[in-house]
Amino acid sequence: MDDNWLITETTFDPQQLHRQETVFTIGNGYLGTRGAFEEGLPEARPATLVNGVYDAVPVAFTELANAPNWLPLAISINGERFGLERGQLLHYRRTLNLRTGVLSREVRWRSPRGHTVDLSWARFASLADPHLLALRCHVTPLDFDGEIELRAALDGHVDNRGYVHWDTIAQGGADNRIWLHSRTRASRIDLAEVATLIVQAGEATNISSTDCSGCPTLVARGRLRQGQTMVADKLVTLYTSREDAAPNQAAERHLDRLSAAGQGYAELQAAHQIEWEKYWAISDIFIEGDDQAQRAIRFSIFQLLAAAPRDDTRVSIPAKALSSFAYFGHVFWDTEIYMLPFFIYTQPRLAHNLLMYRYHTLPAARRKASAGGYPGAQYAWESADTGDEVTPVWVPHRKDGSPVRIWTGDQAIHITADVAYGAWHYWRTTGDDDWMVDYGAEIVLETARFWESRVKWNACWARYEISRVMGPDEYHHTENNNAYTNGMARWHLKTARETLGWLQNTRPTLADQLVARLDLTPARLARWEAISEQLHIFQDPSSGVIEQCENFFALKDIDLGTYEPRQQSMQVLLGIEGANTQQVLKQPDVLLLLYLLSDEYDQRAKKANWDYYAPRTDHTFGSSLGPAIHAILACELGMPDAAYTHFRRAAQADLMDVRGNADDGLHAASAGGLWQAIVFGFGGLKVTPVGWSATARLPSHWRRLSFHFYHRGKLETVDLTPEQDPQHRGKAGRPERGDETQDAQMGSKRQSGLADNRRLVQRRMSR
Ligand code: IFM
Repeated sequence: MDDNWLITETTFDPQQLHRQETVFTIGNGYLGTRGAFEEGLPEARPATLVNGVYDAVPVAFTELANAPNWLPLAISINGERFGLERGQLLHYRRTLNLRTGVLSREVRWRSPRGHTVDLSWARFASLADPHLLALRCHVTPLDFDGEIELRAALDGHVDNRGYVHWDTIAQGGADNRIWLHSRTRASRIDLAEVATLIVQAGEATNISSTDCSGCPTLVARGRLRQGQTMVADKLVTLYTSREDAAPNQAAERHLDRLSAAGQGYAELQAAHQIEWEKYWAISDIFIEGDDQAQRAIRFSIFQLLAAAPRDDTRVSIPAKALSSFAYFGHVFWDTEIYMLPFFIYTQPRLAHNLLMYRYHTLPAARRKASAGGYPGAQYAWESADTGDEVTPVWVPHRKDGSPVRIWTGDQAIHITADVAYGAWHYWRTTGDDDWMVDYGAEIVLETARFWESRVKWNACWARYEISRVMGPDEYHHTENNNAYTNGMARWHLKTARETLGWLQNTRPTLADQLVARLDLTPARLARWEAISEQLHIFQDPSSGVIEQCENFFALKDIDLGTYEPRQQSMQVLLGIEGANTQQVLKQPDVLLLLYLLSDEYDQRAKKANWDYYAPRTDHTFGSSLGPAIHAILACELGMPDAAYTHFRRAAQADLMDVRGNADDGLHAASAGGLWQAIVFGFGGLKVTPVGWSATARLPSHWRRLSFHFYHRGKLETVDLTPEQDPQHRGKAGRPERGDETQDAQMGSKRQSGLADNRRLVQRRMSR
């Protein structure tokens, strides 16, 4: 196996336990399981999060409830219990195989009484069968004959950072099966797990069950001779009442079906791997010349695919995917602006699912708008099962417990335009007109109505304004006329009018119905037009620099260099109100606007704003959402070194834990941003309604970059080498006539030469 598909850990470091649990998360879109160990560890934070299984919690309203732990498999050797915290660890290797979606571990361990044993485990959350979880364990005594005992449990004693969500409803064990039926305390969602243990080898292996409260357990005991191997397979089925009114019966039946069909661990793993292959065949990115970048992008793609709902359009991908308790499993703009493009371009069916979540939560968005006194729909900054606002309003300060006001729920109103942008981006790229007609248009139009009364007319200056907001840069709150918010609102109102125009042309009857239902009168549309033309953005006409918000340039300026070296965010160093009064950014705000609405701004404006804002941004300890966007803009501005520096920050968010918070869960937006940095940054992909072009802007040591993407239902391939990079050619001093067609060929022109490239890429991808 090519190492670039493997995330490997070769030493066990208890200090890195939680961070590595995050990195070794596996999932199948239905659920995710952190990389906690099967045998357990006192400090471990095992978690299985089933998407959509939310339960009430103080302060944050609702959170994904940590499901009963399906992993436990305790091993005793001649009465001594195996554990990494005791005995002697002679060999250790843990590997997440990104290609197959299998997490494995090998250990050689000497017990306190001197018995040496080889142990190995493999586990997966089946991508072929979302309700199936499986793990296999090998035990081989190396210097003794003796008794091996395995205890495979379903552990209902789980919590979310101390908060308990489950009551046990029923449990039991018989005929080599155990089951656990639990119910969330407030939302009353039922969840059932059924497990079986299949043991091969070992003399006189017998299996019985015990029924400790909340933790049914199967116990297998057998004798092994030195060098003989015991293989134990634990198969678990899991259902909730979100899919089946009687999840306990569904889980039982599912296990019955598997055993009737003779489906054991090996067959189930094979089916799982075939499914991963299908996804990789389209979604993989191939990089030659940079193994770290290659692994990082595959890790990001793996985690995005592992978290994306397959058959459920009432859930989305939370900011921490399905990997941890941070942000409570809430869904942010991270999905539409950072993750969605990866799905739009490589797995449009999954992009469709994510957008349907926003369609289904429109009623809650209407409630939020109406609660604020606005018409239309306003999406929640933090959203969960219903889509109602679940952003905490006050949280206790990490250090002294004093109350801290969280402004995002009231002020980060840009999310409403971000969701519309995601819907429009999907439509423009896929050409899925049916979706736009049936769902997307309603999202775009209903949310546009919100802006129309959220803006205020300033008669003094004869302009529309939006006050009291927070833009993407969360170091500043209660801003007036935040450029990103105003720019996206303008774009939204303009796009809404265009969308309605398109609908009226293509489906007039449906358009009439929508016009009547949403009260889209000519007067209203005229107002939208006026707002999109007169909603103010402060831009210096001579330099092109946009002021992040009104009076931003009057705030105290800052030289971030004077704070180096530092290990904390600028907000921690300056305090919340301290940062609010200085020109220091947590993440790109104006620059993000220039990226998303790239065609509206020229290179000069982009460069001027880069020069102003990039040095004032907290790249290392600010938001993980920033580096990928900086990487893309730096590519566009012809700054390959800066682009690569920012790219590496995004690439290392989880794998190198650059911010020191990977223990809190995956940085899913950064993973999506990394994909965009490669495809839109280094690959220079540009898609327009009439075609597409790609421009090589590769880091100097990259020898090749290739990827696939869908454009209007057709699978396209980009295969770039440094020779196609205009700058490289410039340096090499050998521009060739006609070469511009290699750099920026429109899709239609490229077709003829593509077949070979695609074969080439497919060959590479199948290595
Ligand atoms: O949505 C982001 C926000 O932009 C920065 N803070 C973290 C949130 C969740 O990832």
